[in-house]
Order: sequence, then structure tokens, then C-alpha cells
Amino acid sequence: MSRILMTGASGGIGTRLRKLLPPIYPDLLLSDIRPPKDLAPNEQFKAADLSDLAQCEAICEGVDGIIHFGGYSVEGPWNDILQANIIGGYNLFEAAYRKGVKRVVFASSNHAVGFYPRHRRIDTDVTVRPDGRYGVSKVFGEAVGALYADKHGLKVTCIRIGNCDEKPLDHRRIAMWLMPEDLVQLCRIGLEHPDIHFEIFYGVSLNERAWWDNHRAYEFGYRPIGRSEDHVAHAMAEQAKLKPDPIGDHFQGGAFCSNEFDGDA
Ligand code: 15L
Repeated sequence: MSRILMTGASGGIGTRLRKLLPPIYPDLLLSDIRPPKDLAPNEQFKAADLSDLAQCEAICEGVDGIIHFGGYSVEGPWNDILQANIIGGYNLFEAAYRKGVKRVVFASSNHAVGFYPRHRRIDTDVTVRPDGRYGVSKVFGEAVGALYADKHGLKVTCIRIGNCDEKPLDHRRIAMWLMPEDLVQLCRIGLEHPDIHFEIFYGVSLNERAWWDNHRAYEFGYRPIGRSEDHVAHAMAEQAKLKPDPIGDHFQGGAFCSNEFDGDA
């Protein structure tokens, strides 16, 4: 695997992975709508608006594998999600196919299944339960990935990321924290493992209180090293600053579920 494209390079996760990926993939092309503010002279960057297929094709030229973190990363107005994640997500897979890219790792999200209650332990075969327009767009991305894998032989890995940060940020994130180094492991499986056809993994570290059965990732060799229990004091101190959220605190998706909620509790 030689030339790797990472979209969303200016975003939160992209910024972290820009530091961790170059030793593994020295020929790393970064892309986003705007360049990262601290772009270094030795980093390669090409701007692209994913809602434009021609721009997607331009960044896919000569690329072997893609880590797709680009798009809208939280709940937002329909038109923003539509352009960045629905049209942008479709364009990315279509451009990859047209340009002969072999593998795509797609940053899906826990919000594809956010309306499962926290007492349910779920694997990746459950019916999707998105908790907003953003979650729906992640389900769409997974579906497009499956289509391009089954119909065109693209090797696709979707990672339903919990929350990727240096530490778990609150009580909910104790269950779903993903250490950046563990995300790198999952990306490497998607880009390199010989048996990938189409897979969905949970992007979660070695968290004792995880809600997710991530056995598929372990079967592909995933061995996470992050443990959220090591950061519980920090997470709970942050949690104490938050207001109770009876709906959000019940569901895995947290505040994404209580946002605009007027259903049956
Ligand atoms: C996500 O999918 C978002 O991209 C991220 O910003 C967090 O909000 C995360 O989910 C989360 O659920 O904590």
C-alpha cells in the first residue's frame, strides 16, 4: 500500500492522524476544503470540495487507499449534511472506483446506532438506529460502501467511531472512547488486511464499560491499547459540569438523541 489519501485533514480526527500516519504511510496526501492552519512544508495537500465529483476524482488520482474522514462531523442543517456527507460520500466512493483506488476506510459514527439504549450491548449486525440527520448520513455512507464492495470489488471498511480524543470527555465517553493510536490500528486493518471485503467495526478502545461487541475487529487482529478506566476521574469531573439530560443519558447517542427530541421517552 503506497499512496494514501486522507480526507478531512483539517478536522479534529484528521489533525490527530496527520501526526500519527506519516511513519506508516510516508506518501500521504491530505485533503480538505481548506488546508490545515499548521500545514508543514513536508506535508502534501490538495484542496477539494467533496460535493463536486470532478474535485473528488482529482484527489483520487494515483491513490491506492483512502481514509475518508471528510464531511460534516456533527448534527447540522439538512442541506449541509446533504452536500457534505450524502453527495460528498457518494462522490468519494464513485471517484475512488473510477480512479482504480483499491481500498476505502470510511469514518462512520456511533450515531448510526445512537438510539439503542445504553443497557443494550450491540454488535455490528444490528438494525441501524440513527439519532439524527448526521447519523442517517453515516448509515448512507456505510450502504454506499457496501454497494461498491459488492458490485465493484472495492475493499471497504467502515469504522463506527465512538469519540476519538486524548481522553474520555464525560461519563458517556467512558464507554465509547477511542484512543487515536487505536484508530490508526483500525485504519491499517482496513488498508492492509488481505481478507477485507466489506466490514463494519466499532471505533472503540479497550473500555470495560463499552456497549459494543467488537468481535469482528478482533478477528481481524485489532488489539486496542487505550483503557478509558485509566481516565475515569477526569471524565467524571467533566461530567459533573454538565446538566442532566434524561433522554440523552438513556441512549447511546447522548445529546444527539435529545436534540430536537419530541418522541416517546
Ligand atoms: C461523532 O460522530 C462526532 O463526529 C464527534 O464530534 C462526537 O460528537 C462523537 O460522535 C460523539 O458521539 O461523542
